[in-house]
Amino acid sequence: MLILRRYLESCGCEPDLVELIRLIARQMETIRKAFLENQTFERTLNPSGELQTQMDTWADEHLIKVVGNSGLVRELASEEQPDIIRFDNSRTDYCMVMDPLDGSSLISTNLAVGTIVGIYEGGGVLQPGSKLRAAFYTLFGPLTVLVVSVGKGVQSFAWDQENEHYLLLRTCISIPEGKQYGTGGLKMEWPPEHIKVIDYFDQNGFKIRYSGSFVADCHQLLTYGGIYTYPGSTKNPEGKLRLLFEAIPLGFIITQAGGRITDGKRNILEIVPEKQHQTTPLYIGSKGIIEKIEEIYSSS
Ligand code: AFP
Repeated sequence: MLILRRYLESCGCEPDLVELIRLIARQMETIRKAFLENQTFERTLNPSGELQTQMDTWADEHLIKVVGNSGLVRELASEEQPDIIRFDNSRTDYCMVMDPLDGSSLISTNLAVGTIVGIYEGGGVLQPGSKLRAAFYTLFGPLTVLVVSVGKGVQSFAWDQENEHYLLLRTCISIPEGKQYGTGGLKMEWPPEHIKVIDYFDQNGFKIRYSGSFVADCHQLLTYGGIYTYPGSTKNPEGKLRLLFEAIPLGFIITQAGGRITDGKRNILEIVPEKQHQTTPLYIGSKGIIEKIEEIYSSS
């Protein structure tokens, strides 16, 4: 059975990149154990103005410490931190973006959440997604799963607790043209283009799947196809989801699986981020459906 380290080496990844991905991947057991004692909300808000859970801050502090001590990352942007962190001890030029725990409002319901990571090689964290060297996410479901792309397709691995390594689960994942969608936002605040998109889905036999965890909702796209969307709203035209921490890494992975990501008009992977906590409206999933959505937007 292929394990994560051998897969990354077989792709020609530099040893430091292999070490960095494996280092973060190994923290998932520690993070999983911390759920039991960190079930509630903090009284603090994150830089996007959302209530933090205990696990948000726990996972954030833990990963910052591990990454900072590793000497493998020069620059780090975290969804939970107001500013970009720079590590002077780094022997590499890797710049990392992360959502330490995505979907954290679901912790109290025991639904699936996970960690999202994107890695650039030099150039800082404010770069378009098309420049990513690697992206991966983990998902805590019945299995702890890790889905990774180093620009050579998408593979998923599952944590084998007994042998303490990640075993290959699915290789060369290709996203099908499914017929399901999940949409965020309040219907009363949807822009007219989005209403047309949803009407199109409803008239064409799509079914609804939405959990409230972006990483979990995107993960199911790799099996069933379809799309996840969080549109801009009349109150927040720039949407809710974070460009750096959510849209770019997942967009990179879904694109590597043959899917696409758009804000309705542009490929999100081509957007040059202007600030760390920038948000974007987004549609992510099967290629054909995204093309249809862009058609609806351009004719509106
Ligand atoms: P965080 O848990 O990292 O704050 O992310 C939550 C999230 O950005 C994304 O994971 C969900 O898809 C989305 O918010 C859910 O938003 P709603 O609660 O407004 O549906």
